Amino acid sequence: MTAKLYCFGESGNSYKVALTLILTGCRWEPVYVDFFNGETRTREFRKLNPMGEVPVLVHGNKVFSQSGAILQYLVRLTGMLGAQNPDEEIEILRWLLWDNYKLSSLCGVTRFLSNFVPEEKRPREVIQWHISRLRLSFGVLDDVLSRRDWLVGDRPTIADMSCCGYLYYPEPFGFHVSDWPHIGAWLDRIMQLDGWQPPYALMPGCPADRNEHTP
Ligand SMILES: N[C@@H](CCC(=O)N[C@@H](CS)C(=O)NCC(=O)O)C(=O)O
Repeated sequence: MTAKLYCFGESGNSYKVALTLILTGCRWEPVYVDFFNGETRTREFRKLNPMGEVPVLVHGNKVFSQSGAILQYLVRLTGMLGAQNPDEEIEILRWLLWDNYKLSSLCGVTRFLSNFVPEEKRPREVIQWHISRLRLSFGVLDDVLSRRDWLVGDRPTIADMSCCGYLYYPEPFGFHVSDWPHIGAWLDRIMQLDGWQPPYALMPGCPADRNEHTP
């Protein structure tokens, strides 16, 4: 059964799922959601996901949203990229929660405000505030990765796939890989995994497709 991933290329939260689908060898296809023209706020989309967000994964008669929940579903489905014992399960959950609150959410909003809002409307102070918060998060991640190759256990898990979701995008949002050598080495390790591809190669839609609001 082919899973459908409702997504768009610029969505780092969708990329986490697309990458995990690829690395676990699932059959899937992307369904483009026109976020930049407000599709996630339409009545039709809210029938699919009342939370009004991508990613959404449809697998048979199951419909999931929230990248962390979808990643856990994919672990259950494939037996790959998951915990090997109950303590690791909690560790993975810790990273998914931290990522959603302190990393990907800040990356997403900072990148949106810095690149996808018309230049004259970009709120400089808000962007700077977010970048300073983000630097604290990059520091946490870099520090942990100075002592280990993967966030949980000794192999890649969905914790890594979640936390790397925004860090391969080319648009500037205050993340300079040269400032964070251990994050850089970890991103390189993820890139070595069989099947890895960057976000715009996995999902439809990219800034170049839109002729306005493009940096
Ligand atoms: N915590 C959610 C965040 C999802 C999210 O923020 N999705 C964005 C795109 S990356 C979205 O669809 N936003 C729609 C909107 O704000 O209207 C997850 O991990 O799935």
